[in-house]
Amino acid sequence: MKSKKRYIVLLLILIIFAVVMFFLFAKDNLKEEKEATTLIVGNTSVWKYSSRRWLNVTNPTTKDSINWMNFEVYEEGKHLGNYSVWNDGSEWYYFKENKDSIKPTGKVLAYKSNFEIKVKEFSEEQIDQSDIKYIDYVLEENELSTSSLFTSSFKVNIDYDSDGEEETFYVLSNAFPTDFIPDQIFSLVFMVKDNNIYYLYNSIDENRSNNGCRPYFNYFLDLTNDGIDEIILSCGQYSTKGTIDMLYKFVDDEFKIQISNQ
Ligand SMILES: [Ca+2]
Ligand SMILES: [Ca+2]
Repeated sequence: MKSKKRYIVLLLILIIFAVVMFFLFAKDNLKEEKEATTLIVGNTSVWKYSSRRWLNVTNPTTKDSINWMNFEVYEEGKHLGNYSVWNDGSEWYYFKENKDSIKPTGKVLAYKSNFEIKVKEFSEEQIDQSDIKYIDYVLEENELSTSSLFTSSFKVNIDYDSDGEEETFYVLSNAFPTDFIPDQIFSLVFMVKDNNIYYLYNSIDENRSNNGCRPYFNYFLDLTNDGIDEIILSCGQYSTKGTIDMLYKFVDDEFKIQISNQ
């Protein structure tokens, strides 16, 4: 009789545990489902996020439906304020109480969301001697010469995963060379964390003059309210071919593109 009672108590504890766990996880999932964001990246991308899905907005009517809504506007990672936005089909303008418009010139980002998005400030730094081992490793791994010349090479130190330690992100590119003629045009973007290399972007192609795309970091920000930043990496193509914007997230030990304007 005693042991039967013990079993019933154990069973009850298990049931309560299962119910509590179910509600904990279901609640978390429901919270994420509700996150909804509209994002304007410079004059090149409009992305919408809802029900954990990203959408690249290209339809002019959908873009116009955003006109005169209030957005939080950032330039170079700095908050400029809350402005109503308006687009003429090619450019976005930002108005304070429908009066004067401001014309930010740096990397501009505007968002409208049902939660506060944390945007991190960062700066590009020059590559120094301590970076050479990673750069040489990556060049060799991609069958490129370690004596390759670059048209763009810099790093960004930032605590991307918010664990208190900075990660280093590198951009190496020889796109659009002016004073040398390489056989191949390449652009490599990667993160170094605990001596491991994680690629975001690598493009290697034969030199067809003015091909290629020169990457740069646009924004580090948590767009999904899960405590981990997403990365907006952009890439400038030659002349009128425009800018490619890509949104990355670190999933299952690698960077994956969530959405792009291509
Ligand atoms: Ca970190
Ligand atoms: Ca996130």
